[in-house]
Parts: sequence; structure tokens; C-alpha cells
Amino acid sequence: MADEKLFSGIKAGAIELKNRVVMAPLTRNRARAEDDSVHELQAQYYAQRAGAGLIITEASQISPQGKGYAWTPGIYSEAQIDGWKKVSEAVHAEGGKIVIQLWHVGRISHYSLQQDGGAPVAPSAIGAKAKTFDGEQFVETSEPRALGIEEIAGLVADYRQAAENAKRAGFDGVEVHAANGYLIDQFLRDGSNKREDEYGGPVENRARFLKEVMDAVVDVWGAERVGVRLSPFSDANNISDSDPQATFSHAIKLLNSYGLAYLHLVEGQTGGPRDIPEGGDLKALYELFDGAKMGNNAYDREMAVEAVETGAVDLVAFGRPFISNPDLVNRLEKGAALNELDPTTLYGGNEKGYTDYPALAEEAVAAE
Ligand code: 8OZ
Repeated sequence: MADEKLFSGIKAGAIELKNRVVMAPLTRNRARAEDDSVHELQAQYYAQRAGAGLIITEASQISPQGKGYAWTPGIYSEAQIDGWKKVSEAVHAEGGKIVIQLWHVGRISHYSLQQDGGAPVAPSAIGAKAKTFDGEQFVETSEPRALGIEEIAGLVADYRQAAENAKRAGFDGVEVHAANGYLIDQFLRDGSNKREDEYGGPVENRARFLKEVMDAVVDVWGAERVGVRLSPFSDANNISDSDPQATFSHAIKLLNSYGLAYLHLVEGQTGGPRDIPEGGDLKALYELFDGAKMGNNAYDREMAVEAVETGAVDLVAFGRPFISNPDLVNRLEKGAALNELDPTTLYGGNEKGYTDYPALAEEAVAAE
């Protein structure tokens, strides 16, 4: 076994990890079309990746309204809870740990994906110049309607219910998706939140929705089994803020007060360059958080080893490498070559490009 710290165990809050390599949340759009549930195929996919210290599931909508793409899974119905139970049991049987990522897309949706064919919801009625996938093609996201203040308690209740469902589904905890231009991020940033009530205006108000969601989810799980993901310097899904350093300093101070399992940051542009804009300081943001820090974005072995060794982060989340390498941790430990990713099978489809990437031993056998 490699002796780098990256491969040593750590406790993230109350969750005990056998190593510091995390499988990042990855949208794969293979849930059942009829009820947005996962099933045996996903159980096999996640179990193959149980060598990770922690698996974070693909983003999973907390309600029908929270859906923004075809074939993403939910965590609000009995069928969905049953499906996720298969997943958590399969991962645990292989000695892995798994948390589910709780998701509401807000304005990143399309009429055709909403249960009543109505407008997606957002803090303010400001459309994103972004695209989504409706099951047939990529389409412009629809113009959202602004949430009424009387609707917000119901949204928080949906997060609470989803957190409770996640418990019944046997997960080790939950990650709140507050990144990438989705609903919580839309509330946090002043480009998408122009509300004049107590949920808009100064950052204390823009962070109120995040706080209410965290209060609810932490009440269900205990802070030590709740993580959160932010993407302070990403403009994913056309999100913007006039002062991300100030906005996210406030958000992270707030999050730090809970004693969470971990803080997960997308470093730079989601799925893109790691560059931080002028005036941005990622290190200063991490320093506001006392718990386990998880970094994500285009890490390779060398960067991950170094980041953990120097204490820049405690955990490193790998995305695309985990898609094409079910045994990524074993490969990283051995310094072995990685399988190449097939970009045509990322979103939607079946087992092809999903559960058929070979592990090292299988490759050796296949080569004989
Ligand atoms: C890729 C495609 C669709 C959604 C994110 C949940 O960016 C996503 C996502 C990624 O956080």
C-alpha cells in the first residue's frame, strides 16, 4: 500500500473513511423514466466504486419541482427510497461509505420537466442563459417565476423530508448541493437574487435560505453527518455575484457554526479551469472552516497527494476519473495507468460506459 497521506483513513465528522479519495457527485441520467428511481444498475455502478473513502451520489432532486434534467433520480417517493436502499446496501457490502446529494435546481429547468408544465421557481424572475436536456434534446432553460415568501417554508420542508428519506434509504449522511448555479446558489448570489424581503438584499439575507435548509437537514441527521458543496468562483449555469469572496466568506462562517462533516469546494470553474478570478482567495475561504475540507476539480494523483500532504485540503474528490476507473483508489495507490473516458456515454443510456469500465485485475485477465 502506498504510504502517502491521501491513502490513510480520516474521520469526516462522524463518518469514518478508509482513505481520503472521494467519488465526486456525478450526474449520469440513468434513473427510470417512469418514476425517477434508481435500481440494480446504479447499485452495481456505485458498488464497483466502493474503494473510495466516500462516495457522494449524483445530485438527486428533493421534490418533483426540484428536477431540471431528464432521467435524474429523486429522493422523495417510496420507489426512490427503495431504489437508493439497494445502492447503499451494495456499497456497504463492499466496505464503502456513501452520502446522497440533495438537490433543487431552481431556475435550471424547463416547463416540460415540471410536473404541472408550469414555470420553474427561483428567488427572482430572472432567467438563466443556460441549457438543460429534456429527454430528446438540449433546450434553453425556461423563464422562472419568483417564489412567494409563503412558499419558502414548504421548500425547506421538502429538504427535511428528503433528509429523512435518505436516512430510511440507509445512507451514511447527506451532502447539501449549494453549488453550480442551482437553487441555493441562486439565493446566495446577487446576480440571481433581487428579492426585497428578508431572503434578499444583504448577504445575511441571501444566506437565510441556506441557513434554513441546513437547520432542517442537520436537525434530521446531526451536523456530523452532513456535508455541503459550494462553488464560489464558478459561473456554472450562468450564475453571478458582484463580490463572491464576501458572499462566500459569510456563507462559510455560517456553515462553520454547525460542526459539519465536511465543506466541499469546487475549485475554479465547475468541470473547467482551476483559475480563481481577481480578488478571489480560495485559501482564505478554506481557513474559515474548522472541519474537514474537501477539494474538487481536475485533480490528478500528484496534485491530490500534495494537497493532502500540505494540509491545503483533507479530502480530494475525483469526478471524471471515477467514471472510467471503478478501482480508481487502487490505481492511484499503485500509480497505475487510468482508463480513458468515453464522453459519448456520460449522460443517459444504459450499462455501456457506466458499469463496463474494467478494473485492473480484469484488464490483466482480458489481456492474457
Ligand atoms: C452535469 C449535468 C447535469 C447536472 C452539477 C448536478 O453541475 C450537476 C449536473 C452536472 O452540479
